[in-house]
Amino acid sequence: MDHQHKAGFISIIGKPNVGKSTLMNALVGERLSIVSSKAQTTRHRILGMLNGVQDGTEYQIVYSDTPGVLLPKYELHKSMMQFVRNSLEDADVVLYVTDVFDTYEDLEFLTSWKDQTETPILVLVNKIDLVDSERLQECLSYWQGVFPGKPVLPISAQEKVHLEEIFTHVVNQLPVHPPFFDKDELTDKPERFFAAEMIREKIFLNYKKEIPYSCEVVVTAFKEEEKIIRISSEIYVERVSQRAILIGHKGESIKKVGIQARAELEKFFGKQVFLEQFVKVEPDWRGKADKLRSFGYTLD
Ligand SMILES: Nc1nc2c(ncn2[C@@H]2O[C@H](COP(=O)(O)OP(=O)(O)OP(=O)(O)O)[C@@H](O)[C@H]2O)c(=O)[nH]1
Ligand SMILES: [Mg+2]
Repeated sequence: MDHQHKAGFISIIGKPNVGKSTLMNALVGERLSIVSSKAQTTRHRILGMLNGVQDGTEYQIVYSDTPGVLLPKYELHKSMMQFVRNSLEDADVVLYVTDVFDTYEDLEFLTSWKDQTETPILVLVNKIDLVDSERLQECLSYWQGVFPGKPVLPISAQEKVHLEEIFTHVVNQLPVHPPFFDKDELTDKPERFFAAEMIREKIFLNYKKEIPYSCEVVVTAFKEEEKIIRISSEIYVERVSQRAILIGHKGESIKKVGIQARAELEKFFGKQVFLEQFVKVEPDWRGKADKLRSFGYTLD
């Protein structure tokens, strides 16, 4: 075996809802990031590691899933965009993800990064399962125009089309570097984080309009016993009226979230789970720096 080890950070960047989290999960082979049909599902930078050997050389790929790039309206969004910027700064390769419906948005930090960076960029046009070849050709030419001279690859993260090409491209660009993380680590986030995210995913799935965006989930206790994991969670909403909607008639709605989240948690942790949920009101938490910090967001 070659004594040289390759390792690097690969940032997955793009507008909301284009399929970044679906792609990271597919590339890593684990369901680390939550996915929903609604935009702005991901709020943090989530690392996913892939270790292996290629042509006799050991490698460690550290993927970063990131929140979709947007124009910030809340303090929460500012923190989300800070995660994106940090990820761009660390990147050895950037996977710029778009989909067959997406157009480039001239956001200041994105454009200045795009026009100045020397980091290798691979443009991925996702969801090709949804269009015919004529429409796809139009999309590919459009994105080639946005990123002149950069490779543009059509993919389907969901149907796992052309993911092998991404992997090959990434591995070939990894610098010689010792591993950044232990080889048995899968992610940088603790179990509590994933538990909170899985509950949040079920909220995104079950509620309409502003409810998913007004909710934050905090896991306050995570106790692993021999046969069961006991998880307590708090779900914060911004207004009393939202609390009533979240709970639903006779508690039916929140109960459904609990049942779905518990099933997902049991699959993820491979153990029986007991889940408690408490719904609390924290007025306008998305705009409050101190609250956001306590929820684990970093702000300048
Ligand atoms: N048809 C199709 N749908 C896809 C594909 N990839 C992702 N999706 C769907 O697109 C939606 C958004 O996927 P996500 O992975 O959550 O997108 P994201 O870019 O992480 O979104 P944010 O976290 O909000 O920025 C979900 O409903 C996915 O199931 C694909 O290749 N084909
Ligand atoms: Mg996402």
